[in-house]
Amino acid sequence: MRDLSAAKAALTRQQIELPSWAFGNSGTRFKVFGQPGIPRTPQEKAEDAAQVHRYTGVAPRMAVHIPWDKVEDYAALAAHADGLGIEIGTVNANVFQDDDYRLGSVCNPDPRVRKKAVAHLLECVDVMDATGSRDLKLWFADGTNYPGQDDIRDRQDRLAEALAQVYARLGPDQRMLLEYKLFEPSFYTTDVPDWGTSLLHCQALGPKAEVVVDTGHHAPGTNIEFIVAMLLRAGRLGGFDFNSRFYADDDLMVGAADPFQLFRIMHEVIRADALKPEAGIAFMLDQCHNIEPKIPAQIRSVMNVQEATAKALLIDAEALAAAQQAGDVLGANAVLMDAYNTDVRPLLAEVRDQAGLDPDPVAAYARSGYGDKIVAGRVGGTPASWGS
Ligand code: LRH
Ligand code: MN
Repeated sequence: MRDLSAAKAALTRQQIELPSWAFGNSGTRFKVFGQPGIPRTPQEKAEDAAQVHRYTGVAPRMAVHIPWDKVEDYAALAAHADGLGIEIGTVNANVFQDDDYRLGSVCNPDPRVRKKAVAHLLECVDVMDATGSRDLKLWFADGTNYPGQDDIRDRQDRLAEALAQVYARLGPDQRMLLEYKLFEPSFYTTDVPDWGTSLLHCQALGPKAEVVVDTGHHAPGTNIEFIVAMLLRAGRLGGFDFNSRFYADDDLMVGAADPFQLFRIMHEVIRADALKPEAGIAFMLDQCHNIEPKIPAQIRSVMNVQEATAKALLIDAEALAAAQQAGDVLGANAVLMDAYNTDVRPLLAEVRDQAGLDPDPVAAYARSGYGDKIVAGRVGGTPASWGS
C-alpha cells in the first residue's frame, strides 16, 4: 500500500543544500558568461540562497567554497546567514586553482607543495569551527596526463598521508567527505577516480570519513544507484553532489538530463531509510548555471529532487518485495514504473500549501520582484565567479 501521509511527512522534512558558486558567474573553458544581478560577496550569495529556501522550504543550508567565499569573519558570515533563515553548510576546499598545483596538490611529488595544500585543508577546518559546519568536502583535481608522468602508488601514499593529517584535526562532530571524479582536469590518471578508491581511503582513515557521490563524475552508462546502494550498505555514503549531464561533468540542473536515474538513486536512499536528516546524508547540489538565471534554476533543481523523491516514496514497497520474491520480473518492474509514472506535482503542491508556502515556488519567486531588485541594486563591484 502506498503510504501518502508518510510520504508527505518525509517530503516536509527533506533538506537540500545549495552551492554558493551556483549563484556566481560560471562557464566553460570557452567562456564564462556574465549575467546581471550577480552577487559580489558571500553575504549576497547567502541572500540569494535564502530566496530558494523561502519559496521551497527545503533548502536551509548553503555550502561554501574556499577561497571563493573567503571573508575576514566566518562567524559573522554564519550570523548573516542565520539572520536570513539559513545556515552555512559544507566547507569545500580548493587546491585546484594555484600554479603550484600544476602537478597536483596533496599528491604532488614536491613536499613543499603538499605541505601548502595540507595547510589549506587545515585552514578549511578552522572555517568549519567558525561557521559551525559539520562537513569538510574534499575534491582533488590531482592526477596525471601521460603514462609514466608519475608513480601511481607513490601518489596514493602521498594522498593517504595528507588525508590522515587532516582527519586528525577534525573535531568529534566533524566529518571529511571525499569526492571522486573519473577524469578532468587530468586526462590519464585521476588520484581519486572512483567510489572504490574513495571508499578505501575513507575506511583507512576512520568513521568520520565518508564518500561523496557527484552524479556527474562517472563514466557514461555507470549504474550510479548500484554505487549508492553499496556505499549505504557499507555505511559510508556521506553525501551527494547532485547535478545532471548528457556527456561529461556538465553540471546541469539535477534531474534535467535523466530524471529516471535520479528517481532510481532516491529509491536506494529510501530503501536504506537514509532520507531523513538524522541519517546524516548531505543532499547537496553542485551545479553551474552557465546560461540560465541562477536563482530560478536553483529553485527548479530543488523541485526536481523533490519530485524524484516523492515518486520514490510512492513505490509500493510491499508489492515490490512480493514480486521480487516471486521472481515476477515484469511485475516488480511495473511496481517501480507505476510510482515513477505518477504525477507527484499535486502532492508536492499540497505539501507546500500545508507548510504555508506557495504551491508553485518558481511563480512565487517571479512575482516577488527579487530578481529585478538585485539587477537594479547590484551595480559596481566584482560579480562572483569561478575565477580560475
Ligand atoms: C569538481 C566539483 C567539486 C567542486 C567543484 C565546484 O568537478 O564537482 O565538487 O569543488 O566541482
Ligand atoms: Mn562536485
